[in-house]
Amino acid sequence: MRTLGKVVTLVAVVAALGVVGWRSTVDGAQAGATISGTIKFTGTRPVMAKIDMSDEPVCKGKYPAAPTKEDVIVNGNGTLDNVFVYVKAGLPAGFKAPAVATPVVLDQDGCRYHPHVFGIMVGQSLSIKNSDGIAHNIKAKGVKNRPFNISQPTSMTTARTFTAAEVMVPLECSVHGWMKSYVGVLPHGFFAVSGTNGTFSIKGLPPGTYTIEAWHERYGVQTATVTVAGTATKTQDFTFAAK
Ligand SMILES: [Cu+2]
Repeated sequence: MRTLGKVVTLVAVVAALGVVGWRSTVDGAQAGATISGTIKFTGTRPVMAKIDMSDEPVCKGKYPAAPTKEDVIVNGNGTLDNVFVYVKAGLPAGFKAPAVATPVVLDQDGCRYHPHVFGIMVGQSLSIKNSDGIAHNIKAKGVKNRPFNISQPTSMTTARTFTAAEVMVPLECSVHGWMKSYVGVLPHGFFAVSGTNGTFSIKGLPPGTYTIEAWHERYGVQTATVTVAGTATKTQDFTFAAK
């Protein structure tokens, strides 16, 4: 009887999986394929200019030494930080990504945006936070999305959403000219940003052949075609050269 019980449970689980679809498994991990890789950097590392925050002692006081611009951050292992990697094309026709209820948080802290580069889904809430308590004014300069201009005179949080796919929407502060951030808006969740180890991973993909694009704010875009099936992981590295 015990064995029969297990079989019945297994059948129930398989049935549930069929209902939930390929995106989920019983333990919450994503099914589907993975594309992961490393963003390599070659050439001479550019030196980023220091940001003079003398006019904003609150921000200046948050750094032991003058912070630098973030256009190009080459990691210690020779990889590139802040590269937005995403599925540009190839999802099955009629594919509809499930909505994500969790907001993406963009924090203004130390007169810089955290994160500097990030992704969000169409309709997903962007929670714009002022942790500095001094005036910031954030502007979104999208083309497909209606621009916004939000004054945040003190510590506060403002929510916004984007209505159309757009890679990338620049964000900037009209009070502090050095403050810049970039958000990639997509109709699905298949995106990632390389971090301090230069790697990225896009999980839960249905089988297919995809155009993967890697975007960097100074070095532009690169694309690759990657075919995946089942739950396999494919490696796709990108290399950006100094300009
Ligand atoms: Cu500001």
